[in-house]
Amino acid sequence: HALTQYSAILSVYDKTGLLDLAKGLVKNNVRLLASGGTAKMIREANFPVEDVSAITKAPEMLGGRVKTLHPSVHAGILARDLASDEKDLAEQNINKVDYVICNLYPFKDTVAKINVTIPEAVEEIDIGGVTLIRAAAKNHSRVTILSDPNDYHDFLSELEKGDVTDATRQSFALKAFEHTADYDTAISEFFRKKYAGNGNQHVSLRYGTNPHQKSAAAFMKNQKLPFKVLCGAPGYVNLLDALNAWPLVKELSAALKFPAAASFKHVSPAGAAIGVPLNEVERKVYMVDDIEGIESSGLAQAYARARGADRMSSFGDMIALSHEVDIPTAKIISREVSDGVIAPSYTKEALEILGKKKGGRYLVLQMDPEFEPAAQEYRTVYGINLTQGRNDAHITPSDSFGNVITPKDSAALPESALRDLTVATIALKYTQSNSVCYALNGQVIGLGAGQQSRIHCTRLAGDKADNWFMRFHERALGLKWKKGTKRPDKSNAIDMLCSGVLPASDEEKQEYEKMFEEVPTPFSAEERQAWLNKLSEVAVSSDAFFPFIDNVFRAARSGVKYIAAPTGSQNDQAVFSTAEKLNITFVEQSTRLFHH
Ligand code: 93A
Repeated sequence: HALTQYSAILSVYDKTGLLDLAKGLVKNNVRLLASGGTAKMIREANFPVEDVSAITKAPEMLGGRVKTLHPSVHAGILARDLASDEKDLAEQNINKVDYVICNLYPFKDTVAKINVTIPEAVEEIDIGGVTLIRAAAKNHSRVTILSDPNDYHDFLSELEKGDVTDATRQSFALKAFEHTADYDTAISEFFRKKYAGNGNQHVSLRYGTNPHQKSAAAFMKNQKLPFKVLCGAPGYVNLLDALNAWPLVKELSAALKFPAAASFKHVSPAGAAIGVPLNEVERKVYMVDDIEGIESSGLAQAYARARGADRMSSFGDMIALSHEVDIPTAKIISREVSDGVIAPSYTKEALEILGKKKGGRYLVLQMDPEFEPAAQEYRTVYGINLTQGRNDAHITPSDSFGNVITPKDSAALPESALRDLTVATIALKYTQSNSVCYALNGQVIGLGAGQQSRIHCTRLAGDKADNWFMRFHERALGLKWKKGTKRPDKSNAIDMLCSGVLPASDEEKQEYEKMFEEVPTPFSAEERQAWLNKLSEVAVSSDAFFPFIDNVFRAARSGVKYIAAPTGSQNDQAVFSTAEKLNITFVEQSTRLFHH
């Protein structure tokens, strides 16, 4: 320090630790230059300090808007140890700056106040400070930037020992870059809400996952949200459902060239389907036999199947539809208990029907079908940032099921099997793991989601597929309901009858029986089995390999003829030979499809 005197520029809003720092700098023979308030505090403590204007030869002006913005300051900070930079400085009579100590105006605290005005917020946008920090951080190979009072102590102990190390300057520079980035994020968030709110780039949500989780919002940076809220007000879980259900139907429809529908609950599908024409019995089981024009709407039939897969689980669903919503589809939706729908467009009449649902509060979202999400995804869990490439795996009937493992001499899979495996597999791509899906006739018939053990998924989904099939039994079809029994109550009662989980207590029995004009005879075990024996040609997909053969045995009980799953289990060979023994075609689907 004997030959050249080191110098520091100090400009801090938060003056914590400032005097201790000044004391340490002075002790180490560092020249102090400071902006107005900072200089005043140091001077009043009787440490030698000069105003920044001593080197800029310009006063602070515009009420403080320009304090440190000046070539004398910024050239002093940005100059490298290069002959050409030294020459430039010498010509302008500027001295190098070695340490910059700066923290910014409290923008976040200001905008956190209720009813803050735009002019109030604008005044808290720090320009000079950000420039000081950014310049010093840019030139961190020579300059030390202190943007956090917590670092003063360590900085001073290094200074005592000689000078600040490269490693310390680097870590302070990183902190400085994060500090300005965070600051700019707060500013852009504030203006996004003010200037691009109203659903353009930002929509406020009623609340988060639960009502006590406030400040919920959906937003995009640098671009418009790809959906518009046509009716209602979305909640956080609605959007989680919608933004998983939409890509499902988009992919399903593209893969199979059919209109597609999905019915979501708790961020997993309760059902998903393409618009394979419904026969008379299906129309009855899915409670859509009175919908006019349904036979000519692929989309309506797709939703009837998606909703019909598991009517109990679909209660209060979020719906996704791949094509423009027409009258028959809107009519089906209008009388079911449902939370909302997302689709690329709506006919005028369909929108009118949906707009009347729930007293005008039914959520209707219009999705831009051209929207392509970014390749990289981010989220935070427990305050920790996680990032990954998006799951952009393509599942198609032609490319995903080509590797038939057993039977070895198998001919190509029939179209219907490829179709159903595609439906099941694309559904799994958007189902919370572990997951296993049974499909038939272009629709999900049983889906097990979010189980920690695979066999529990396979059983859960298999039991759902069994229940689904029991609903086609003539006894379930010919139920005599008491007048006024509501659709959800009917669905619940049918589920009790079909699953065989019948009332246990007298009280429960009373509740069950009061729905019927004529109480149906329960199915005996033999009747059930005899009917389930007729279920055949079912396709099953799994989001990861089957670790044990029990899964194959369970699938076989529900009429499964085709299985697609990733391989790689220690038990692969046993799984394959079990499938072979049970006459099941086992296809390798090579992409693992966990989803969380
Ligand atoms: O309004 S500013 O953006 N214009 C400037 O040139 C400038 N230079 C430093 N604000 C500026 N600062 C900020 O002033 C610093 O970031 C710091 O937060 C504050 C310190 O002011 P004072 O030393 O007068 O208390």
